[in-house]
Amino acid sequence: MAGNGHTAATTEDNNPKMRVIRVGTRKSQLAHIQTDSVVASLKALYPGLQFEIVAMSTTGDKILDTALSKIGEKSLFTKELELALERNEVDLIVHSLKDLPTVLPPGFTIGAICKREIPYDAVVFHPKFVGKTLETLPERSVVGTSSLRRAAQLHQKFPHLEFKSIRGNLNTRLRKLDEQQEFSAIILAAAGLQRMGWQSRVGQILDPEKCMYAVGQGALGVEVRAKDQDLLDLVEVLHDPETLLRCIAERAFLRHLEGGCSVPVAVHTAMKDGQLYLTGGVWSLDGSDSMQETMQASVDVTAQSDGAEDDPQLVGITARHIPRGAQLAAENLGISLANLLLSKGAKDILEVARQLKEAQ
Ligand code: DPM
Repeated sequence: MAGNGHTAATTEDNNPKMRVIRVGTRKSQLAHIQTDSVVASLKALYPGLQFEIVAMSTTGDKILDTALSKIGEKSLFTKELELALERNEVDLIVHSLKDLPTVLPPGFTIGAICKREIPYDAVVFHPKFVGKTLETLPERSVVGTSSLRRAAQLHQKFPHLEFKSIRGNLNTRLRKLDEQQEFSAIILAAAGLQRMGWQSRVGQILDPEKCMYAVGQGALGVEVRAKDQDLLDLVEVLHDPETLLRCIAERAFLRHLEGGCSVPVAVHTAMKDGQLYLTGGVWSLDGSDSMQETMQASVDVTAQSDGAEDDPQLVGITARHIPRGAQLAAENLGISLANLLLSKGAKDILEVARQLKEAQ
């Protein structure tokens, strides 16, 4: 009897279709909404499966008074969750892809990248400026963002405005905007606002002409232990091929530039008729110096998958059922664009940005 019981328990432990899958998430309302949406997709695909959501705070959630770029740690929003994954306390983590570093710690991989929602940034105005745009806000209005990427690009395009750091989760920021007189508007990712159900607060969507987005913005990634083949098999159906290839190109670009949350780097990607287009740019902190370029590559997502090799970990992502040739083409596109910008002096712009930021 005891022996049977033991065998049954072991089978349950090993078979993801029978065990309870523990899903790690940050504690914010947005993180919960994102995690719930991924769990709902998995439940729809595997109705017999049980899930448990495990919420925790990360360094990025705890340090609220310092600009992100100044905290100086790479895995701000991911480290505590990854420790839990490593210790086997959770089986999956749902992240905003843009918060996931382009190099993951050994032993982890992104097993799924879900279909991207709107990747653009949005402007939320203080009630007394509803109906305005960044163009029509009064001279010297203060706009809140702690993203160097947003501040640099918008400073360049809207020199009549001032940009100031604002921290905290989405709920906190909206409250700061509405209840204090400090900010005339704040900039947030449209996807986050949409997921929170706050579309009605969006006063302006910033198209890439005005503000290119962050690498991975608007997409969710599911991180798993790289050796957990059962779970990789389970989540890989969530991969959206177009989002995946765009994000591989974007992440390869950022990784090759060695950018991050700490310097102003932004992208814009599109897929059309089997061509993947990648525009990438770098800015000095005040946006006075910048460069951007576009390149394209053909990627064929309909080609037969050319079999799983053992190191398919492109920019930390595992997608065995998507043609490897297409993934490599996307990665090479990112690297080529980074090389093009570097050959034109992008390193100097980024280096000045880094030094200035450290001196602040
Ligand atoms: C990263 C940045 C920000 C977040 C930097 C950037 C914005 C920080 C700020 C890497 N992560 O975008 O240049 O404005 O102070 C974050 C948000 C989302 C994921 C919120 C937001 C939701 C959208 C998504 C924070 N991470 O950007 O408004 O899933 O892409």
